[in-house]
Amino acid sequence: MPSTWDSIRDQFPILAQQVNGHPLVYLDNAATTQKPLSVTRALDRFYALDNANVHRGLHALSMRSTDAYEGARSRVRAFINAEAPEEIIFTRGTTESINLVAASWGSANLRKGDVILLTEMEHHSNLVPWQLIAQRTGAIVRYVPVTGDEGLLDLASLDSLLTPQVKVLAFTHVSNTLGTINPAAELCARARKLGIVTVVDAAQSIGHMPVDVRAIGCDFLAFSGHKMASVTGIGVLYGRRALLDAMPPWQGGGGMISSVDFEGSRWKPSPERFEAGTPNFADAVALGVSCDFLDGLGRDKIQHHDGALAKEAYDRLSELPGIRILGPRGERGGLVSFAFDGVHAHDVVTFADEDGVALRGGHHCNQPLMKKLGLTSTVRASFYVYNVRSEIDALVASMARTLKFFA
Ligand code: C6P
Repeated sequence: MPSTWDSIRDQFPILAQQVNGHPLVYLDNAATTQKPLSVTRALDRFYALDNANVHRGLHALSMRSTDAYEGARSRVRAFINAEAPEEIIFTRGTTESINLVAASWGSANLRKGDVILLTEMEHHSNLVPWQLIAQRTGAIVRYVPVTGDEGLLDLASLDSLLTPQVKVLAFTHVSNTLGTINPAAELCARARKLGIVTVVDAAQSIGHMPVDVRAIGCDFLAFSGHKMASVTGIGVLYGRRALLDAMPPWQGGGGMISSVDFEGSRWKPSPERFEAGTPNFADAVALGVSCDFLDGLGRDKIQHHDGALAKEAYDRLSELPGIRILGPRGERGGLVSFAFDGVHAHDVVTFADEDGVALRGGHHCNQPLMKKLGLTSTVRASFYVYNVRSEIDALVASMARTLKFFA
């Protein structure tokens, strides 16, 4: 499997196309990344040779398929340095992972008056599930403030927010709108001292930098395969084993029970307890191959590559008239989001598409943050391993053309 930086673009045939008469410049990686041939071929191979339902059959294909699925679980364990494969639950993605924690852990542990502490930069997926469980339990949701356009968490306010009522602190590792990299280990350490459970939304960090759950010290961590060079429909919830073992099932069905009577049922331990029904085993296998791909490149190197492109884009874009760029100027994740005075983000993105440049425009599922910053939408350029500096030239040229048109 080629996984070198030299031939990186060859591993993503989708990039070698023209869009509207221009070479495609794909800068919408925070929404979803492209998939390398090693991953799509592994999926193809699995369906061509090994496909059978897992954990249910005693025939050769089912055993092979089960081995591949459980092998993927072990691969993901190693990828995030969890202690045991039982701490890896396969889900549909970050959204489902956080809903699982909020509903299962939340229903067993939250009571009226307890506080769920989030931050103002949370994606709706790490906000709405907590609002839902708050409504059901009588818990209260509070937010760590964001400092403003520079997009940092106001850590000075944490001391007063970390009251004895706080039961859970859930925050994003990297903001999908600001690009901020939050100090995850520091936040988890402060919470842990007070016995507060921590949930890290790693959707925007998992494919872009080293993510080590033991170094971070979190209780739960959620991510999606499709944002880390893998396929859609598969994701992970990592949970500390002691917490998972004490949590009730979230969904009921086949595969998650140890026995069932007409009167009631008993559950298996994690991970089966949280994987009711036929799991998405084929995509889990593909996820394991993506872990190989990213480790082959080196996650430190990926962080450096994506961060350097984002920083250069920030510097170049900041020379454009009437631009407002969100997020920290210094170290950031691999994305930049910005707004132009008097030009709607959707117009900017439509113009960019004419130039073959794929961007995202909108609220990025961060409506409360947008409202706080007095915006309805931003344009976002987000980078990944196959992006190159000349694509920043194309981005800046396209933005300049748009501004000229609207001037
Ligand atoms: N953000 C973006 O364009 P799912 O959809 O479950 O794979 O991931 C949800 C999610 C959760 N947290 C963060 C920080 C995210 O960025 C996302 C997905 C995409 O920014 C789609 S809105």
